[in-house]
Amino acid sequence: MGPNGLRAAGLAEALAGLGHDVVDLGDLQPAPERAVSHSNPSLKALAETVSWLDALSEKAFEISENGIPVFMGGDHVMAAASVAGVSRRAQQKGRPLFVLWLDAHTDFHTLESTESGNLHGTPAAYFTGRPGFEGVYPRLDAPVDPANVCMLGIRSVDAPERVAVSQAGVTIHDMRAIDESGIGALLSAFLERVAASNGMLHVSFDIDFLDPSAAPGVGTTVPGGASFREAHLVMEMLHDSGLVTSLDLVELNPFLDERGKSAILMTDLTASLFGKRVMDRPTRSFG
Ligand code: 4U7
Ligand code: MN
Ligand code: MN
Ligand code: MN
Repeated sequence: MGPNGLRAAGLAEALAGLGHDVVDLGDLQPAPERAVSHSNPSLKALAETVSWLDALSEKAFEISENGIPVFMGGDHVMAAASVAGVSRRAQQKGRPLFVLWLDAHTDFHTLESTESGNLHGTPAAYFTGRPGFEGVYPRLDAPVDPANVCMLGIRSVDAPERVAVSQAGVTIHDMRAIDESGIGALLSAFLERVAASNGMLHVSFDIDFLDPSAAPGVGTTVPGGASFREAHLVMEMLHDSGLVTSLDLVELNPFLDERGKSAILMTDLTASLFGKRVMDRPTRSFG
């Protein structure tokens, strides 16, 4: 229901209104199911999920040739495939891929380490090339260098993730870091790095990045999240940077929303990323 929530909130119209050519490619169909199995008995809907990942991984590569693909979800496990596809594209273009991960969670579980068995907790581990997904998730042609991944808004990390994500060298800015330094300074530093390496930039926006008071339409609410204002600043800075090459919008659950509040906010934030602004100001360039 997430994509339809965003459609109903007028995402395509909002972007078109900013002067962009928008094509809604509609809903993806899953690939035929493969026989997959894993020794962790808690994994939920593994075969079904994998058939979606198979289809999306190919599709993401295909549609990232031109324009800025926006992947609407749905469960954040989707990012395993959207990132795998755009990363293959970046490799083909000879450019490094960077990922900005906006989320309460690090989603750095392997199929082995997840206790909940909820596969939305695994995508970042997969696309950075952690072992344990071989033969189950789609073949990963171009793993993302964990040093090119920056996570913002983090406030719920399970013990096995904490160890793995630090060892991998992912940049983690938890809510404390945001409170201490300000979200703008943290994001600027990352964008400077992307620009300096002529990188492509994928933004993966899990709506639980936001505080549940601003965005209640999510399954996994965690208090103490990013404010409406912090999120707007992030999106406007991303637009000013001109660096974003692809985007995920995930984990919106219209069934849990309050009269479309979260869908509308997510749409409005996406419009900011695509150029909506309150006042004109001199643009800052990175790099
Ligand atoms: B989301 C969790 F235990 N870590 O693995 C898990 F806290 O895509 C949550 O970021 C995962 O929303 C959240 O189930 C995945 C849990
Ligand atoms: Mn997530
Ligand atoms: Mn999350
Ligand atoms: Mn979730």
